[in-house]
Amino acid sequence: MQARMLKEVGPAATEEAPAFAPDGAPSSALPSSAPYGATEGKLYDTRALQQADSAHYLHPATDHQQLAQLGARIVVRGEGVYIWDSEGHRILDAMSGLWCVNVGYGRRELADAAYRQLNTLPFYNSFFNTSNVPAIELAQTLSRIAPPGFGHVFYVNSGSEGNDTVVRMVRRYWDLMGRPQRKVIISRRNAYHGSTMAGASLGGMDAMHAQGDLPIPNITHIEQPYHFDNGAGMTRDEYGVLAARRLEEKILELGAERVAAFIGEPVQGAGGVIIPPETYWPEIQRICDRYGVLLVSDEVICGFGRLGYWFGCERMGTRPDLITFAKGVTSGYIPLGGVLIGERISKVLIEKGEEFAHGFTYSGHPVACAVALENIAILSREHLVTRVREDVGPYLKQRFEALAEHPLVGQAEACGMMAALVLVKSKAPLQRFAEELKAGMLCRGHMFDTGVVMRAVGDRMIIAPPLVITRTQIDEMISLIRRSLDLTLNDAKQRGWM
Ligand code: PXG
Repeated sequence: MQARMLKEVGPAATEEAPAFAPDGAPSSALPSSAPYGATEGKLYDTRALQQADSAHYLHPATDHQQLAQLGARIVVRGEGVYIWDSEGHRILDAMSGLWCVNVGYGRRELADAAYRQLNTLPFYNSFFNTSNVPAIELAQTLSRIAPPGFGHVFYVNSGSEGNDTVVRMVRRYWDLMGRPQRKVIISRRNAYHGSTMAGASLGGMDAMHAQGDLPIPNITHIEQPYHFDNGAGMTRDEYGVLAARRLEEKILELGAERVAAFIGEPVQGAGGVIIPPETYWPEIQRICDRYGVLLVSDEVICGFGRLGYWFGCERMGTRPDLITFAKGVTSGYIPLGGVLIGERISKVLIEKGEEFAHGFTYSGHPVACAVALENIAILSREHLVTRVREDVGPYLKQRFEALAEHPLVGQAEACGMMAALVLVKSKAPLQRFAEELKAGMLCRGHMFDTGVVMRAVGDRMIIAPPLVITRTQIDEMISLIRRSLDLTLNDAKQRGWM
């Protein structure tokens, strides 16, 4: 089977590469112990891989008719902020994989940490009064880097499992407090909290709710703090308070005695990098305090340095009771997630509880925890969190926000290593593209062809680059984005869209 995935490297293959010279193409870069689908001196047989992919692999959230027609782009290697596809194209990965490769690709230290732990103890469970060394050390390390009061962690394997754990833990807390009627969790429209039954229910994505009778009972949603869409005629600060007051209105509508918790991402990620006004989170905190409602900060994207702090709640000035994390904790090198538990809840769970009947085979997996420990060591050693706050974050903001001058860009904003721009048909008067045109997808295609990964969420084009990105690479990224915007503009005009 493998042989079918290979083809000889010839001059033609090199000439075909449009965007960048394939200086890291698999032919020159593969180690002698070649990965699946390639050997030294050969390029991948992309067609054969695509056919096998579409014949056997059911992808997440993918239109498979379209996948069969177009064929998947097959990513074969990564180094720093770049990835290479099976055709030898080098692409600047401005999305850090899927918001996770915080320390960049190709970090030997992380591979070594996994290898060492695999050779020492590849697995043991944490049930029935057993534990393992990396899980203990990581718990200690997390309580050191977390905001004050977060002395405990519950391990899971993904963000979705983290938020499922949140739902169970919040309910358990209120039961133990003798207030079982506090059941409702309030979230926001267009939020993303995962794909399990509870995760997708907490999320505010209509398309997900439409499949599988979601949300599950006792989860409800309020407006997202999206000033550009919802705040016409108001300053950002005015709108921030108004958007937060939607929470108060919902609490009063339900009755505070029924409300268990509010959950939100410090900056909404998959919803389109919605950066809330500065007034939003302080007002949310005030409302949660006033009505005794637990605050959950979903930091699956915003944690581990992405906003220039270990956790995004520190950037926003909130004091959550629970923090969900995943992705950046291992820079995506191996699956790991968890819930950091603040004192208010840990005291009750530990002191009042019998057992919390919850957990997974791989909770506290020693290999994942060993990789997380090394990942956190890299973030600390290389001062990557401070660097985002004080150096590359402000630089990205300055360079990215200047894209607002482009005729196609209605607004451009950044927060830490997250940024978004809105594609518009006309700036004055402000006119948006019709949703069915899928302007974002058109633009995304041009980005990929130019050599940069940017994600489209409706008409918002978003990025979340690795924290290791340099100023020079930010310059390169911005010029690739600019070039792609020009191509999109011409394309949109030719299609008669503007
Ligand atoms: N919370 C947040 C804030 C997330 O961004 C999850 C929970 C779920 O994590 P897992 O590990 O279960 O996937 C996420 C995941 C996108 C996209 O379209 C974003 C995510 C996942 C898949 C696609 O940008 N974020």
